[in-house]
Formats: sequence, C-alpha cells, structure tokens
Amino acid sequence: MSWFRAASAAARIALRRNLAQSPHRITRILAPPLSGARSFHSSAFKAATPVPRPVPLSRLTDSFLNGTSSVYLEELQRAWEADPDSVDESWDNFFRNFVGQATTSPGISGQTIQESMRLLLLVRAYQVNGHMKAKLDPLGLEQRQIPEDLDLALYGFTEADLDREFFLGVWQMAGFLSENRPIQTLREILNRLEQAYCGTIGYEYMHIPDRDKCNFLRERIETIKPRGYSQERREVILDRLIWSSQFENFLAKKWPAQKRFGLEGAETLIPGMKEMFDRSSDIGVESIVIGMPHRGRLNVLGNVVRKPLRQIFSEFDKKKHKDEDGLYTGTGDVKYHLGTSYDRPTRGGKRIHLSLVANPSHLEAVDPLVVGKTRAKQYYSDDANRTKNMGILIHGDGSFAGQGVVYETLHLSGLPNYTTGGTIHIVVNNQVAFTTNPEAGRSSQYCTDVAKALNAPIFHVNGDDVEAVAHVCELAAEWRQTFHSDVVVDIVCYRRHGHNEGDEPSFTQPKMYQVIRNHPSALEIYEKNLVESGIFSKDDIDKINNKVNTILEEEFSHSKDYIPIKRDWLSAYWAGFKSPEQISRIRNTGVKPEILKRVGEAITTIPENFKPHKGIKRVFEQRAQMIQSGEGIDWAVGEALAFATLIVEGNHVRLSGQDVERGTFSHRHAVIHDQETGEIYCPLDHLTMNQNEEMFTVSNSSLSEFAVLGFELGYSMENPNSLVLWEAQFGDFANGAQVIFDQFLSSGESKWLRQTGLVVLLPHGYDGQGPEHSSARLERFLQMSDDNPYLIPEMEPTLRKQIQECNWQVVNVTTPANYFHVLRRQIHREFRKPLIVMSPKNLLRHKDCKSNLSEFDDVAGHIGFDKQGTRFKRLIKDRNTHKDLEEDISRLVLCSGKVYYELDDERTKRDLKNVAICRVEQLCPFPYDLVQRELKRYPNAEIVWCQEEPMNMGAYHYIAPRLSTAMRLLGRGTIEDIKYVGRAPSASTATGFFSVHEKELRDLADKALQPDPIQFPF
Ligand SMILES: Cc1ncc(C[n+]2csc(CCOP(=O)(O)OP(=O)(O)O)c2C)c(N)n1
Ligand SMILES: [Mg+2]
Repeated sequence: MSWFRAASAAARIALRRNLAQSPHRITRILAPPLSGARSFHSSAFKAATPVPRPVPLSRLTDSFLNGTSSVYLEELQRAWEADPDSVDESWDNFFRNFVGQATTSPGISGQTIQESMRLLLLVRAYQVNGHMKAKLDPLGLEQRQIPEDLDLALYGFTEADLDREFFLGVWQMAGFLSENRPIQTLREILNRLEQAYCGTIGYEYMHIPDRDKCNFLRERIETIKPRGYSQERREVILDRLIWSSQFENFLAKKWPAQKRFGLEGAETLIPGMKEMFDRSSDIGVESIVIGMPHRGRLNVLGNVVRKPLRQIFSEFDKKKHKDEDGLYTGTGDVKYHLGTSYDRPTRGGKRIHLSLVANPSHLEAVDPLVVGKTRAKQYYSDDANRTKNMGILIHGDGSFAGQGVVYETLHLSGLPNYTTGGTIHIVVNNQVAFTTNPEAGRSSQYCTDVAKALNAPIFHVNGDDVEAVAHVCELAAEWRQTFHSDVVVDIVCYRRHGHNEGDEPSFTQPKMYQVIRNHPSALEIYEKNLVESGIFSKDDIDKINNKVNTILEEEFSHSKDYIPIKRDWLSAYWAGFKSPEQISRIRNTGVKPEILKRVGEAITTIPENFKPHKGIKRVFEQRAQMIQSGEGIDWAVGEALAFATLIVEGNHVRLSGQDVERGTFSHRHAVIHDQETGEIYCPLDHLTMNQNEEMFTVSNSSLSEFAVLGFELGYSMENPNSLVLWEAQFGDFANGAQVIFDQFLSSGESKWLRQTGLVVLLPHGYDGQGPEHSSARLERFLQMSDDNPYLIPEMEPTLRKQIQECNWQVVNVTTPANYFHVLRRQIHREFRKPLIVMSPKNLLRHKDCKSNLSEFDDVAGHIGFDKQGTRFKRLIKDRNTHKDLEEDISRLVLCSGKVYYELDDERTKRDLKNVAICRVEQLCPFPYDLVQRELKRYPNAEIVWCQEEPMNMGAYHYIAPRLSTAMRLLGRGTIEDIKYVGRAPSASTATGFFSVHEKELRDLADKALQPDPIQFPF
C-alpha cells in the first residue's frame, strides 16, 4: 500500500498548505462543483458510488474515494487546468503525472482524476492480490476466494466503460504504471493485468518496502512483451523435462519395490533448476551449494548435479556396497541422503561447481549448514560482494511451513557476519505432507508466508507449466544477483504416487488422487502444446525421448560392473587429511615464547586515542600485566592466545553465538567500545600487518541455537584450516539445536564421510544458579560417544589412533593453558573431529584457575613440557608432586571440571595428605593409558568418581564402565569398586534453592574426603 499512503499523504500535505496559506484557495475548495462539467461515473456493478455533496470545511477528510475529497479534487483539477500555477506545486506535479497526458491526448475524453485514481487502485489491487486469482493448482482443486478488490465494480466501473480509453501512467513507477504508457481501453488494461498477474504465475512482492525492488519486478512482470522462449530455448527446456521424467520412469521400471521418493508430479523442478543455474552462471555465479530433502533428490543428483547415472544405478544394487575392500565407508546412509559435488557445464558455455550437502531425514535441518558453507566459500574465494558463491535450498510445502529452523535460517540472511548475499528457495509444493493436507498443516494461506517476514519476493508457479517454471527460476536468479537477498520460488504441483513408492495415497486423499490418476504429466502437457502450436513435430519429440532412453539403458548396463572409485570424502582443501584408517601424526601445541609475548602484547593493547569503559581499561591493564609477568594468565587470555597464535600461523578463526563478543559472563571482551564515539575495536584483528578483517571473526548471533550452530557447522566443513567455534549462552540452551548434535555433529563423519573440527563451547557448572543455568547435559554428549567401554584400544603413542576412531572429543578443561592447547590441537593434526567443551563460568575469575605463560610455550623444562613436548593434557595428575608409586594414598578421587577446585580447597582446609585428586580433562575418548598410570601410582587407594551433577547426569554412566575396564586389567576390582560421590539422581538438573545447592556441595566434598571408606552402591 505504499503508493496509496504516498498519494494520500501528498493530498494531506497540500490540503494543509492550502488551508494555512491561501484563503482564496479555501474559497475555491468550498465552491460547489459545476454540474456535468466532469463525467463522473457513479454507477457500479454492485453498489452505486455515493454522489458527491459539498460539506463544511471542518468535515473535510483527505480520502479521495469519499465524496468530499472528490469534490475537492475535481475543483482543484479544474483550477489547475485553467492555470497550473494556481495550485500548490505538489498538486501541480500530481496532476501532471496522473491526468496531464489524458487531458492533452486526442481521443481520450472525460477521464477524471477520480477515474485515474480508481484505475490506479485497480492496477495496484492486481499487483497486491493478483496472485489470489492466478491459476496455480495443476489439479484445479484449490478453492480460493477471489478478493473483492479485483472486481471492477468496486472501483465504480461498469461494462460500459470497458471500451473507453484511459491513460495510465505514474512517474517513478515501472511496469504498468510507468510514465508514457500508451492509451488503452479498460478492457485492454484488464487483459494485461490478468495476463501478468493471474496466469500460471502468482507474484507476491508488494510487501517489499522498497520502490526500486518493486519496480525491478514490475518491469519484468508487467512487460508489454508476453513471455516467449525461442525455438532453441524450448528445445533445451523440453530435453530437460524429458530427462527429468524419464529418469523417474526408468527407476520405477527397474526397481519398482525400492523407495526413492520420486519426483513424479513435480518433474518441472529439474528444468527449472537447470535454467536457474544457467542464468546464475551467466550473471556471475561460479559455485552453488545445494540443500534439499528426500523428494526428487536422486533426480537432482543425476540430472542437475550430474552425478554419473551408472553410479546412482549401482547404488540401487543392495549387494554391492557391503564390502568395498580397502575403502573407508563409515556406517553409510540411505542413498537419498548422500551428498556429492561436481562441475557442470552450463548453457552459456561456462562451468559451475555444484555441491549437494548430505543431510539426515530431519527436514530442513540442513538449511543453516548450506548457508554456512556458502559463507565459508565466499570467504575462501575472496567473494567480497557474494556474487560468485550462492546457496540454494529446496523445501517441501509441509516442512517449509512447519519447521522452525526455516525461519531461524531466513533470519540469518541479512546479518553482516552471516549473510551470503541471498539464498534462493525452491518449494516443491505438492500440496500434501505425507498424509496431511495443508489445512491441517499450517495456518497461513501459502506455505511460503514465513518468507514475507524477510521481505523476500515469492513467485508461485503452476508446476504443469514448464516454461513458467523456467521463467520464475531465471527471475529468482536475477533477483538474487541484483539485490543480494533471499527469494522464493513456490512450484505448485502434486505428488503422483504415495509419500513413497510403496504408500497408498487414496487411504487419505481419495479425491485428490482420483484427479491425479487422470491428470497428464507435465511432459505430456508440454509435448502436446508444442505439437499443437506447430513448434515441434511428434517425430522431433520422439527422437529426444529415444535418445534419453538409450542413454539410461546404457548407463544401467555399465552400472553392473561399475567399480566405485576411492570415496570422494576429501574435497579440494582437505587433500592430505587422514581418514580414521590412516594414522595421523600427533603434533605439539606449545608456541615459541617470543611469539606468545608478541601476540600477547597485541591482544592487550588498546590504541591510544580509543576511550574504552574504565572497567575495560582495567581489564586490559591486568591482561597486559599477565603477559608481561608471565603469571596468572586467566581463561579469557588463554583463549585469546589460542586464537592469536592460530591466526599468526595463517588459520582463520571464527567464533559466533549469543553475546560472544563481550561474553555472556563479561569475561571475553573480544570487541570493545569507545565510550565517546561508540566505535569498536577488536584487538585480535590487529596481530599482523594488513590483517584481513575477517580472518578473525567474532560475532554476536541471532537468538537461535539450531540455525546458528548449523551455520557454523556448515562453515567449518569447507576448509580444515579454520578454527570455527559456536558458544551457547548457557550450555542448557544447546538442546535447542539438538538435531545438529544428534544428526550431524556426532554422526556426520560416520554417515557421510565428511570431517569437521567445529568447537562447541557449552558453559556448564553447578554454582547455584538453578535448573536452567547449571547443566549443559554432559551425559548426552557422552552417551553419543562411540568409544567402546569394554575395549582398550592401542594406546602406545606412536600407534595410537583412538582419537581418530572416536566420533568426537568431549572435554571439561580446568586450566587456561589446557584450554589453549585443546583449541590449538584442533588444528595441529591431520584430521578433524568435533570438540565439545564443557566450558566454565565461575572458573573464569577463580583465583586458582590461572596458568603461567610458560605452560603455553614449547620450552623444554617448563611446566607442561613432558616427553613429547607441550601438548594438551588429557588428564592432570594430582598437583602434589607424587612419585610413581605412592602406597600411602588411601583414596584416589577422579573428577572432571570445576568440582576439582572445590575438592582441592576442602582438602587443603582439612590438610589431608592421604587423598590424591586427578582431573580427567578429556572424558571422551577415555584416556585409558593415563588413568591406568594413576591407578598404578596409588595401588592402595579406594577409587572414587566424584561429580557435581546428579547421578543420572554428568559423566558417571560414561566413566563407570570405562574406568572399570581400566581397573579390571590391573586387578583393581570391578564396577562396584568405583565409589560414586555426587548428587542423588534427580529429574531436574539442579535445585532452584541456593541454600540447598550449598548444602549439596558441602555434602559432596564431605563424602569425597571422608576418613572412612565410602559405602557404595549399597
Ligand atoms: C523433522 C522431521 N519430522 C518429520 C519427518 C517425517 N516426514 C518425512 S517426509 C514428511 C512429509 C514432508 O512433507 P513435505 O515437506 O510437504 O514434503 P513432500 O514429502 O510432500 O515432498 C514427514 C512428516 C521428517 N522427515 N523430519
Ligand atoms: Mg509436500
């Protein structure tokens, strides 16, 4: 409605001016209209328009549709016609644009300002609501109410007006309303509107509050030349539609009993995508990342991405894939989840790189990954204006409307550190989701309405009209390259068979399927059209069909002896990285002292003229002091040193999540703010000369866990030389992204042979803040860990592959130096694994949670330097320098995380000499070798597992079988000899009462350190 508002605002302003400035004009306004001077059409189809009557000035309103204003306008127009200077300048402009042409053109008589305005409203109604009348449903089953504002009668026109001529033209408007539009009859105008807005494409774009963008679309939608493809283009479109259709027919014929989630009913998706990719390539796109669900995936893989057909066919052979000797296959996945990438030639003679991202069944979960991966590609290809790399997401109608991650992902699209310059969304809208009808599946009119919140244009298209599909697909590509923002193509189609090939759809949609059974395919419809319009002969078409069939058959016969090539699990940047079957060198992570000092200075220095908050200034002074003295390095500085050293080594570091720039606990201050100018300064951006601004990225995120974690995961998969981290506000909230943990992070490598070194920081720890700010649900991450609890793998350092074979690492680190090393270890190795960190809250400022700079360096003799050099410590032995054999120690307490400091404190207070406390810093994979080393050191000790979490949570159930396996081999007892000390089992993660929390903590320490043996479990 922006035009309406603008016009009525113009009227309001002019009216106010008139009233305030020129009394003689007021008189004119009040003068009664000259009867019959203007032909004012008051008759209507439905109701008569009120006859204008003069009213007192005090009751004048500015709505030009009511009689009062019309009188006013007529008067004003008459005055303007007599003397353009007699009216306010704004009215002068107004009249010149609306009726200037009409009054001066021969042949048009009697077009009033009222009529001009009503015509404009009519045009506008088509622009806004024309899609409601568009013929979108190939089955013709949709029953939509045609909006009243598309009815001529509403505007006071009658059939008698249809052959009258009108002029229509507005300055600074494109399309129908553009200046210098030829004079047309109302009938012609209407026809054009119907053709543009109510054909097989329904355009929704008038919600976009930007005139240039609307004009861009208007120009293309309201073009005088109706859409038309050349003979040559039509042949390509036909060929592509034949491929799409024959592919499904072929699979159905050869493997009738196998699930493939065929595309039948939506075959035009394939020519649509191909036209979109060709057009995108013509206008600068070089690489496309695709995410899509099950429906039509094999067709897209074969026909769009160009995965060799023989390979696709060979994967249907169930026997074949069992034993691929010598090939790392992981645990695999069903074929309609697999990803792949290929270079594909385009119509314009270029090549475009396509990668289809592997995904789980969880609909839409892959969306943020695609966007994150696209963003990473843009970073690595210096694609500053984001035109070379593009993301495409294909959706189902049910899932696009129903899954919240769609909205969460859409909301990343305009954020500076997440934008990819626009994703193109294609909805395969088959008007059903499994067995659920749209009326039961969504409250919105269209399944795409969610995208309106982002001001994305939405092109609904009848999936039976392949040329219309091709057209909107091209238009979407143009939009994306022009405005660098999201756009949606909604292909309204149908699903010819059941949800999968074995499903009976008539159980639940009998009427729809009656229609579908008799409905010709999109290919049949197109072929008929082409033959009937004489564009192609039946023979021409048969030739293409035969060609396609022959190739399919040839590929099928080749598929029988197709030998899978070495899995393509390492893409370009990953050359040289090791699969879990190849042993990888373990590298030290210590850094030269001079580098530590140099980067230490850089990260603690604030530019002279920058005026930080005085609290921040103090923090930075303390940090500088830590670096200078080499003592008392805290968590935040430990982390910053890890980032800084990785960056100076040439790696990209990216940390995102809610409030990560400052840090939820106000500890990080990675970005500081000038208190006078509001300018920001990020010390980690200034480590090297001319450092690329994005090389270190720290970014507050949208308030989403699912999409942001998914985005970072996608980002991390592009290039191994990047440390990508996502931090939850509190670990508790990570379960909002549970699908990413379950379906991707814990199992992605095993299913799809794609590695990631993503780091997930989950603030965790019982400090009395209640049930929702205490637990990151450590137990869940450990439960998903795949190291065998009853089998100790090879632990000899040079042969050890334990960490490569395990799906991820879960750590609960207790010193800044160890945090530094575990982050650096993510990069300093020849494979990538996700790292789950139970990160601290109160240790961030704990007096004892400090490290010396010497623990970060690689100098022999320094603390932390052991036989292998300086590395991450999977287990930290008791801080007292115990010998290799300590027979007097009567209790060995094993624990993890911050409870260590509480126990140690209590031990000191009680001056206990007979208790040793060891920290298991890496819970998974379990450090059997180091645990056994400690068990041997304390041969007479009672073995305790102490945790702050309730018994049914925390690490207990993970630790117990592994620790007992370690004990059993040393003759130290069974699982019952592990004494549990911790909170009792509980439904809630933590108490909401601080006093109860404190008591629980006291009890826990009392029990762990009690002089008598601990009775457990009975
Ligand atoms: C998150 C999630 N919930 C439920 C399912 C089970 N499921 C598989 S397909 C499907 C229907 C999807 O409908 P739609 O998005 O319209 O796609 P279509 O199958 O019609 O192409 C459902 C509910 C799923 N795969 N993922
Ligand atoms: Mg559907």
